[in-house]
Amino acid sequence: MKLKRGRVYRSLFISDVHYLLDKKVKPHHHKELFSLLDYFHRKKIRFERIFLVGDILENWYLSSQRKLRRGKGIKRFNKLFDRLDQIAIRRAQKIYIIGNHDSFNYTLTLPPQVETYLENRGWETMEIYEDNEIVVAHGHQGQYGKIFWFINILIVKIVYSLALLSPSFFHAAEEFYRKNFNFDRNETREEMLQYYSILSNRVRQKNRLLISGHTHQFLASEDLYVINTGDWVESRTFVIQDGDIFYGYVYKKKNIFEREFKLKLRKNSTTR
Ligand SMILES: [Mn+2]
Repeated sequence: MKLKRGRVYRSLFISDVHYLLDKKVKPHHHKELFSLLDYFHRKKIRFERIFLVGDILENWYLSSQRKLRRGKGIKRFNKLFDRLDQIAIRRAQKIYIIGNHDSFNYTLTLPPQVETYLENRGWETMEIYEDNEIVVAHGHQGQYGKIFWFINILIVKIVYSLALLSPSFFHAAEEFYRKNFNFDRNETREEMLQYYSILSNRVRQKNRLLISGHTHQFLASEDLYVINTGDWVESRTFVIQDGDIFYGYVYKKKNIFEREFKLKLRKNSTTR
């Protein structure tokens, strides 16, 4: 399906951008993200709601707050958030869901200056968004409980402080972390089912459509009534809601993206 010029769509969902990360540390396709947002702008495609579904800013490897304090850093923030404003209708709902990489503290909150920046730009920041039809959360809740998060951050702080010495340490640190502490990739169907059942409980999905990111596994499941937005950093995927239908897309190259899935809201989901 081609997106229509001049059309206002209900929502845009995008997650796992890891913005501000250095290309030398990890390829991140941020240029391609700008190109997609510029494409929407050129085609006058706009959205009533924009959901940033977590891990939008990178905070584990670097301090987004420290970047924000510098002149050049603010420009980089504006580069992304100006573009998002260009594709939002006036009085759009702009929801910033906090993901595990957006935060590097024990209580999983945004750095205060980043939070202020977002609020000044009209973003509502929260861990879980919910209405009668959908529940949106980053998805780390399916992996970490509160205590495990605390231990995890402690370990990450130690490992990453070593990595700060040089970017080359980052790979070693990441490898080490992946092997020993990271359970965010669901490799088997059982793992996937278990993950979504924990997540569904923790975010109180009930009969609503659950939309999350985090696992980097782009999917729409009718049975689980789940959509995973995939990720930008590796797969360049995103989700658009048009009326009561959700479409999953993959960005291929400039001005070219392909539809991977489609999921319709259940009729009964409007009544809780
Ligand atoms: Mn995550």
